[in-house]
Amino acid sequence: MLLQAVLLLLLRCLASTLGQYELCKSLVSTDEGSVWEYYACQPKPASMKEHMRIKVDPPGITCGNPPERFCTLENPYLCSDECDASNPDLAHPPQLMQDREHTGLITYWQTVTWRRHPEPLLANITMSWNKSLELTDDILITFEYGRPTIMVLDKSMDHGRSWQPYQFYADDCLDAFNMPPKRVLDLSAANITRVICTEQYSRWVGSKNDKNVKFEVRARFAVFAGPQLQNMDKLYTRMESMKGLRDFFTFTNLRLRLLRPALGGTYVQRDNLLKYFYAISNIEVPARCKCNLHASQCLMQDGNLQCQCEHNTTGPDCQRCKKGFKAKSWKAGSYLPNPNGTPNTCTIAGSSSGSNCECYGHSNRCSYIDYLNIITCVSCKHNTRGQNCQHCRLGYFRNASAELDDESVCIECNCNQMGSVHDRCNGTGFCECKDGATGAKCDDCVPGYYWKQGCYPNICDEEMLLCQNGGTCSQNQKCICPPEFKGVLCQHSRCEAGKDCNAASSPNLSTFSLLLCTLLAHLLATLIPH
Ligand SMILES: *[C@@H]1O[C@H](CO)[C@@H](O)[C@H](O)[C@H]1NC(C)=O
Ligand SMILES: *[C@@H]1O[C@H](CO)[C@@H](O)[C@H](O)[C@H]1NC(C)=O
Ligand SMILES: *[C@@H]1O[C@H](CO)[C@@H](O)[C@H](O)[C@H]1NC(C)=O
Ligand SMILES: *[C@@H]1O[C@H](CO)[C@@H](O)[C@H](O)[C@H]1NC(C)=O
Ligand SMILES: *[C@@H]1O[C@H](CO)[C@@H](O)[C@H](O)[C@H]1NC(C)=O
Ligand SMILES: *[C@@H]1O[C@H](CO)[C@@H](O)[C@H](O)[C@H]1NC(C)=O
Ligand SMILES: *[C@@H]1O[C@H](CO)[C@@H](O)[C@H](O)[C@H]1NC(C)=O
Ligand SMILES: [Ca+2]
Repeated sequence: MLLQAVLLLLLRCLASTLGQYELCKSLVSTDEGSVWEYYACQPKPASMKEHMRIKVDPPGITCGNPPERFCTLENPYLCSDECDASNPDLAHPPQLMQDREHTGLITYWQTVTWRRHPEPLLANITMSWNKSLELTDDILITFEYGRPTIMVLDKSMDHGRSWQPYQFYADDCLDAFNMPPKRVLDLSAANITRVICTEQYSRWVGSKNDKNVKFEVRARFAVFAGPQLQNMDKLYTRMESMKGLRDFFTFTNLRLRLLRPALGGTYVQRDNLLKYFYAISNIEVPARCKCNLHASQCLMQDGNLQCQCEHNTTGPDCQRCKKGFKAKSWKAGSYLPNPNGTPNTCTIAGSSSGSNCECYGHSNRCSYIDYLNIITCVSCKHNTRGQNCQHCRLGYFRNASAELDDESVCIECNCNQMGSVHDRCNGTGFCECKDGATGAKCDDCVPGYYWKQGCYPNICDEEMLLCQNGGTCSQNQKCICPPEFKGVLCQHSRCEAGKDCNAASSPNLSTFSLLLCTLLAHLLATLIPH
């Protein structure tokens, strides 16, 4: 027992010298022999600039094609520098934003100059990793020849499908973005994930003095972990409890939108536009792979970063249980309790809590039903039901291309409410249709029927049920008759045989008015001379 305690202590000690959450598992000696202990774990921070794919927009924004002279803000009348894409010594391609600068020489990507002023000089730099990452320190962008006076940093968490602003930068936030200027220091624990506009990195200080633009991660961490980040435990505890905090530092892509270059003064000097352009020598992105606390290593494989998943998890972010290890639903590891966290390992199907109750990963609770003498899964998720969550709920059908333990094993029937008898479907997703309706979802009509919130038999058509007497069929629903005809197919004349057609279209005459008419007729007859 004492030995075990000492070993555990040793392990803790080892873990703390290694840094927190660096071990996913460890072989521990007990009275019953060696057993594995599992811990929440995460990869070390790394410089992600080496793995990023860079794209710049619009096409032709990079200088040097055709070759172009440029000046500097410090000395706008000495324009001896040249950018020439065809000459390696004078070219400034995008990859110079991520090179290592072995030789000590500063290398940078550079854009064309602002010759087309007053048209804005716009450039986008999109950085992709094809992997979820978590920032561990400040993003640092180094601008040669002055920092932009207006710029936005965007991020995507879904491989570029959707984007959101991460931080706004301007020398005048109100003017550029209609946002009050803020600094991260103005933020408190409650609003640390606020997207702000800052003027800290856009003002002109001379292009040599401060070249850096930051996205502050350290200062945000410090709100929880203290100024020297000495209490990372506190940060990790917040990560578990504060909604959106972890996600705030998570991304798969970043994008810089450069909206206006450094001006070196208040106004643009139209007579020397060759001194306005963007030039970036380095983009530092310190981050770690997001592995959901299930991996301590993240390696390049087939050109992509990939978590080396432990705890019987799998996927690029260890975001799933391995096949056959879905006795419980997948869960991310947890930073809590300190210091080793909880691994939340995936366990082998059928081995959970010693019983044989397989729930295919759709439930992590079983219950014994006394009067039936069975063990059954409780609250099956993912639209499943049954003792082992092995069936689909009513209104859902089995996804033929999914395993029983797949989260998308049940697909909604989606029967058309108007066209179908009820919202259930058969094993291949076919709904039961009302008369006249057809299609897998009963959202179509058989020939001879028209759709109007359900299927109804045609009133008229172009073949059998022709409108007559010049009537026209409107959407199979009714004949539009000429004024003299009526009836469903305009088959009746409004003037019936033997009657006065003109009278027929006027209102019926009452006996009284008929009498009046006769009288008038007589009167007329006596007045008109023969
Ligand atoms: C930069 O990206 C934004 C967002 O997709 C787009 O609206 C804008 O047109 C792009 N700018 C350039 C210069 O490509
Ligand atoms: C992105 O990563 C996924 C999963 O790791 C992989 O299947 C895909 O091929 C990668 N895409 C590119 C463009 O590398
Ligand atoms: C954040 O909260 C603090 C105090 O809780 C407040 O003073 C500050 O203005 C807030 N910042 C923003 C950007 O809303
Ligand atoms: C993962 O599965 C293997 C093989 O069944 C097992 O030996 C190991 O203990 C499991 N690991 C965890 C963390 O559950
Ligand atoms: C069926 O399952 C496969 C495999 O998991 C999945 O890719 C697909 O999206 C599922 N189909 C539907 C309609 O959910
Ligand atoms: C479901 O209904 C469709 C159409 O009636 C039929 O073709 C299919 O075989 C049925 N599937 C099952 C599993 O009964
Ligand atoms: C109009 O005349 C027709 C045929 O004579 C008769 O069937 C109908 O009831 C009359 N309508 C009225 C309002 O008197
Ligand atoms: Ca460089």
